[in-house]
Amino acid sequence: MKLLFIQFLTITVLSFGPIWNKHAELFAAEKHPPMTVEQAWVRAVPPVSKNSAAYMLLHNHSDDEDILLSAQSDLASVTELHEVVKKGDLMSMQPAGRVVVPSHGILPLKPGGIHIMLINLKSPLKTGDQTTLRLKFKNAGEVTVTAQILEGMPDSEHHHDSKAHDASHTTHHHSAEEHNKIHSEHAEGKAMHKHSDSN
Ligand SMILES: [Cu+2]
Repeated sequence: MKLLFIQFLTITVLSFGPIWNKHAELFAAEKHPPMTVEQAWVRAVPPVSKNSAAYMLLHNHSDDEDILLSAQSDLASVTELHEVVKKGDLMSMQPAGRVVVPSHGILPLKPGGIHIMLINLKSPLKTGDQTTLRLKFKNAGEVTVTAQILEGMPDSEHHHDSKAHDASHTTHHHSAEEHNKIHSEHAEGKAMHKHSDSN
Protein backbone atom coordinates (compact mmCIF):
# COMPACT_ATOMS: atom_id res chain seq x y z
CA MET A 1 0.00 0.00 0.00
CA LYS A 2 2.79 2.39 0.94
CA LEU A 3 4.70 1.48 -2.24
CA LEU A 4 1.62 2.22 -4.34
CA PHE A 5 1.28 5.59 -2.70
CA ILE A 6 4.90 6.45 -3.49
CA GLN A 7 4.37 5.39 -7.10
CA PHE A 8 1.31 7.56 -7.31
CA LEU A 9 3.29 10.50 -5.97
CA THR A 10 6.09 9.89 -8.46
CA ILE A 11 3.69 9.78 -11.37
CA THR A 12 2.01 12.93 -10.16
CA VAL A 13 5.31 14.78 -9.85
CA LEU A 14 6.52 13.57 -13.25
CA SER A 15 3.32 14.52 -15.03
CA PHE A 16 3.18 17.93 -13.46
CA GLY A 17 6.90 18.51 -13.96
CA PRO A 18 6.73 19.77 -17.55
CA ILE A 19 3.88 22.13 -16.70
CA TRP A 20 5.89 23.55 -13.86
CA ASN A 21 8.96 24.01 -16.12
CA LYS A 22 6.85 25.79 -18.71
CA HIS A 23 5.70 28.21 -16.04
CA ALA A 24 9.26 28.77 -14.91
CA GLU A 25 10.31 29.56 -18.48
CA LEU A 26 7.49 32.01 -18.96
CA PHE A 27 8.32 33.66 -15.68
CA ALA A 28 11.98 33.99 -16.66
CA ALA A 29 11.02 35.46 -20.02
CA GLU A 30 8.81 38.04 -18.34
CA LYS A 31 11.51 38.98 -15.89
CA HIS A 32 14.12 39.92 -18.53
CA PRO A 33 14.03 40.95 -22.14
CA PRO A 34 16.76 39.04 -24.04
CA MET A 35 19.08 42.06 -24.00
CA THR A 36 19.34 44.80 -21.40
CA VAL A 37 21.70 47.76 -21.35
CA GLU A 38 23.06 49.07 -18.07
CA GLN A 39 25.08 52.10 -16.88
CA ALA A 40 24.90 53.89 -20.21
CA TRP A 41 26.67 57.24 -20.35
CA VAL A 42 27.95 59.74 -22.88
CA ARG A 43 31.12 61.68 -22.15
CA ALA A 44 30.56 65.40 -21.76
CA VAL A 45 33.04 67.31 -23.92
CA PRO A 46 33.88 71.03 -24.18
CA PRO A 47 31.79 72.91 -26.79
CA VAL A 48 34.77 73.10 -29.18
CA SER A 49 34.85 69.29 -29.44
CA LYS A 50 33.20 67.83 -32.49
CA ASN A 51 33.11 64.26 -31.21
CA SER A 52 32.25 62.24 -28.15
CA ALA A 53 31.54 58.63 -27.30
CA ALA A 54 28.97 56.51 -25.47
CA TYR A 55 29.79 53.66 -23.09
CA MET A 56 27.60 51.01 -21.43
CA LEU A 57 27.22 47.39 -20.43
CA LEU A 58 25.45 45.11 -22.92
CA HIS A 59 23.82 42.28 -20.96
CA ASN A 60 22.65 39.26 -22.93
CA HIS A 61 20.15 37.11 -21.00
CA SER A 62 19.47 34.67 -23.83
CA ASP A 63 20.93 31.24 -24.60
CA ASP A 64 22.50 32.46 -27.84
CA GLU A 65 25.24 34.97 -28.45
CA ASP A 66 24.06 38.18 -30.04
CA ILE A 67 25.76 40.79 -32.19
CA LEU A 68 25.49 44.56 -31.89
CA LEU A 69 25.02 45.68 -35.49
CA SER A 70 24.67 49.45 -35.19
CA ALA A 71 23.78 52.37 -32.97
CA GLN A 72 21.93 55.61 -33.62
CA SER A 73 21.86 58.90 -31.76
CA ASP A 74 20.23 62.26 -32.39
CA LEU A 75 23.26 63.97 -30.81
CA ALA A 76 25.58 63.45 -33.76
CA SER A 77 25.35 63.36 -37.53
CA VAL A 78 27.27 60.07 -37.65
CA THR A 79 27.24 57.27 -35.08
CA GLU A 80 29.75 54.44 -35.49
CA LEU A 81 30.85 51.37 -33.55
CA HIS A 82 34.56 51.72 -32.88
CA GLU A 83 37.29 49.77 -31.20
CA VAL A 84 40.65 50.95 -29.92
CA VAL A 85 43.53 48.89 -31.28
CA LYS A 86 47.22 48.93 -30.59
CA LYS A 87 49.46 49.09 -33.64
CA GLY A 88 53.04 48.83 -32.46
CA ASP A 89 53.30 51.57 -29.85
CA LEU A 90 50.35 53.55 -31.10
CA MET A 91 46.72 53.35 -30.03
CA SER A 92 44.21 54.15 -32.71
CA MET A 93 40.53 53.71 -33.40
CA GLN A 94 38.91 51.84 -36.19
CA PRO A 95 35.40 50.65 -37.02
CA ALA A 96 34.72 47.68 -34.73
CA GLY A 97 34.62 44.17 -36.11
CA ARG A 98 31.92 41.76 -34.92
CA VAL A 99 30.67 43.12 -31.60
CA VAL A 100 29.66 39.85 -29.95
CA VAL A 101 27.71 39.75 -26.69
CA PRO A 102 28.17 36.24 -25.25
CA SER A 103 25.11 34.26 -24.13
CA HIS A 104 24.28 34.97 -20.48
CA GLY A 105 27.17 37.39 -20.47
CA ILE A 106 28.07 41.06 -20.41
CA LEU A 107 30.06 42.98 -23.00
CA PRO A 108 31.33 46.30 -21.64
CA LEU A 109 31.64 49.22 -24.04
CA LYS A 110 34.29 51.30 -22.30
CA PRO A 111 37.00 53.93 -22.73
CA GLY A 112 40.01 52.34 -24.40
CA GLY A 113 37.90 49.51 -25.83
CA ILE A 114 34.81 49.11 -27.96
CA HIS A 115 32.72 52.29 -27.90
CA ILE A 116 29.93 54.06 -29.71
CA MET A 117 31.51 57.03 -31.46
CA LEU A 118 29.44 60.17 -31.84
CA ILE A 119 30.89 62.10 -34.75
CA ASN A 120 30.00 65.70 -35.57
CA LEU A 121 27.97 66.67 -32.53
CA LYS A 122 24.93 68.75 -33.44
CA SER A 123 24.86 70.72 -30.19
CA PRO A 124 26.97 70.96 -27.01
CA LEU A 125 26.56 68.13 -24.50
CA LYS A 126 25.37 69.33 -21.12
CA THR A 127 26.48 67.38 -18.06
CA GLY A 128 23.47 65.94 -16.23
CA ASP A 129 21.27 65.77 -19.32
CA GLN A 130 19.90 62.50 -20.63
CA THR A 131 19.87 61.29 -24.18
CA THR A 132 18.39 58.36 -26.06
CA LEU A 133 20.44 55.89 -28.06
CA ARG A 134 18.95 53.22 -30.30
CA LEU A 135 20.94 50.01 -30.60
CA LYS A 136 20.27 47.32 -33.18
CA PHE A 137 21.10 43.70 -32.34
CA LYS A 138 21.05 40.72 -34.69
CA ASN A 139 18.73 38.67 -32.44
CA ALA A 140 17.30 41.06 -29.85
CA GLY A 141 16.34 43.65 -32.50
CA GLU A 142 16.14 47.31 -31.55
CA VAL A 143 16.87 48.31 -27.95
CA THR A 144 16.32 51.88 -26.79
CA VAL A 145 18.76 53.12 -24.16
CA THR A 146 18.68 56.16 -21.90
CA ALA A 147 22.20 57.47 -21.32
CA GLN A 148 23.41 60.10 -18.84
CA ILE A 149 25.77 62.77 -20.03
CA LEU A 150 28.66 62.69 -17.56
CA GLU A 151 32.11 64.17 -17.09
CA GLY A 152 34.77 61.47 -17.39
CA MET A 153 34.16 58.29 -15.50
CA PRO A 154 30.73 57.61 -13.92
CA ASP A 155 30.55 57.66 -10.11
CA SER A 156 30.18 53.91 -9.92
CA GLU A 157 33.79 53.57 -11.05
CA HIS A 158 35.10 55.86 -8.32
CA HIS A 159 35.48 53.98 -5.06
CA HIS A 160 37.18 55.54 -2.13
CA ASP A 161 38.99 52.68 -0.54
CA SER A 162 42.69 53.08 -1.28
CA LYS A 163 43.11 49.98 -3.44
CA ALA A 164 40.36 50.96 -5.87
CA HIS A 165 41.63 54.50 -5.73
CA ASP A 166 45.07 53.39 -6.88
CA ALA A 167 43.49 51.23 -9.54
CA SER A 168 41.44 54.14 -10.83
CA HIS A 169 44.57 56.26 -10.96
CA THR A 170 46.27 53.60 -13.04
CA THR A 171 43.25 53.57 -15.33
CA HIS A 172 43.37 57.33 -15.70
CA HIS A 173 47.05 57.18 -16.41
CA HIS A 174 46.50 54.57 -19.01
CA SER A 175 43.73 56.48 -20.76
CA ALA A 176 45.79 59.65 -20.71
CA GLU A 177 48.56 57.72 -22.37
CA GLU A 178 46.21 56.30 -24.98
CA HIS A 179 44.79 59.74 -25.45
CA ASN A 180 48.22 61.17 -26.22
CA LYS A 181 49.02 58.34 -28.56
CA ILE A 182 45.81 58.88 -30.45
CA HIS A 183 46.62 62.56 -30.64
CA SER A 184 50.16 62.02 -31.85
CA GLU A 185 48.86 59.60 -34.43
CA HIS A 186 46.28 62.14 -35.47
CA ALA A 187 49.08 64.67 -35.88
CA GLU A 188 50.79 62.28 -38.25
CA GLY A 189 47.62 62.17 -40.27
CA LYS A 190 46.95 58.50 -39.67
CA ALA A 191 43.93 58.77 -37.36
CA MET A 192 40.54 58.37 -38.98
CA HIS A 193 39.12 61.50 -37.53
CA LYS A 194 39.69 64.11 -34.89
CA HIS A 195 39.13 62.63 -31.54
CA SER A 196 39.48 65.26 -28.81
CA ASP A 197 38.67 64.00 -25.33
CA SER A 198 37.17 60.59 -25.88
CA ASN A 199 38.24 57.34 -27.29
CU1 LIG B 1 36.10 56.24 -31.73
